[in-house]
Amino acid sequence: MKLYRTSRSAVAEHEGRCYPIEGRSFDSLVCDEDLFDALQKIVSGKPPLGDLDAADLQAPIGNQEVWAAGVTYFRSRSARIEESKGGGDFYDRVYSAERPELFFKSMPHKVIGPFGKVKIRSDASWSVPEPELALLISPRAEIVGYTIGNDMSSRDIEGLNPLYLPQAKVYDASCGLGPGVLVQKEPISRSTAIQMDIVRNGEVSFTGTTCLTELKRELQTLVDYLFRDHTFLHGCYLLTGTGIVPPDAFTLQAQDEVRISIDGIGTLINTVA
Ligand code: DO4
Ligand code: MG
Repeated sequence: MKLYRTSRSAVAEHEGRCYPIEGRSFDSLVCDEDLFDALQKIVSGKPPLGDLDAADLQAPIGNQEVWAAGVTYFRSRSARIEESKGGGDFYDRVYSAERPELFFKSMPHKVIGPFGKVKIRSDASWSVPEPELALLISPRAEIVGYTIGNDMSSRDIEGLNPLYLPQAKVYDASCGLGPGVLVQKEPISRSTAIQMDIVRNGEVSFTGTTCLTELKRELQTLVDYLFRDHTFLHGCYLLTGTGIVPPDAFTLQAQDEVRISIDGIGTLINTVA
């Protein structure tokens, strides 16, 4: 079962058919006692509409804040140790520590949806997309769905000093989400693959893959840390970190197309403004 957002309403997709969800906001769905059951009821009692209009897809978000976890894959740990040029062992320590790195990423209204334009900072010289599994979490700290996140990052700014992390990570159009949310009863399989392709002038200039088996932390543990002494009235999103980092010589350019695919969820496509 998938949950999408269009300009008119939320839409449930089941077995290739789409069902508009009338009279329910995205927030009320996220807060539902059982989102999967609620969507089941919607799709079983209604005639389907035609296909989803891809051009009308919005980011699948209501009033949820977006948070992110960091250094959850060995590849991310190694890349950041190199980028900070021996600045300290904090990346290595956080990779092995019990407490994960968690940071605020985006207000909902700043999130970029499918086919929207993500941005690189004007004062950055080294920028990359970070393809990440995103968890949709209810106010009761339950993972109710999965989508694709792009944690756009300025590596030169982050590498200068870890205290610059919010500037490297949080700016206009620095967070992509979508296209839809995978909603299922069972937890997402650890054998799920994540792939990113970056297309420049019609050619793939970078391609990389990883798998959730490479993610060091349990998903629910990340969520439990985020919810410690922290209330999310409408639930929230949590990006779970990147396991794909392009080589150091690579930096994003305007017009690059970033395609992130996760098994069972779909492909999030964004162009760099
Ligand atoms: O510690 C810096 C950010 C880490 C991050 O965003 C990631 O590992 O995905
Ligand atoms: Mg990240």
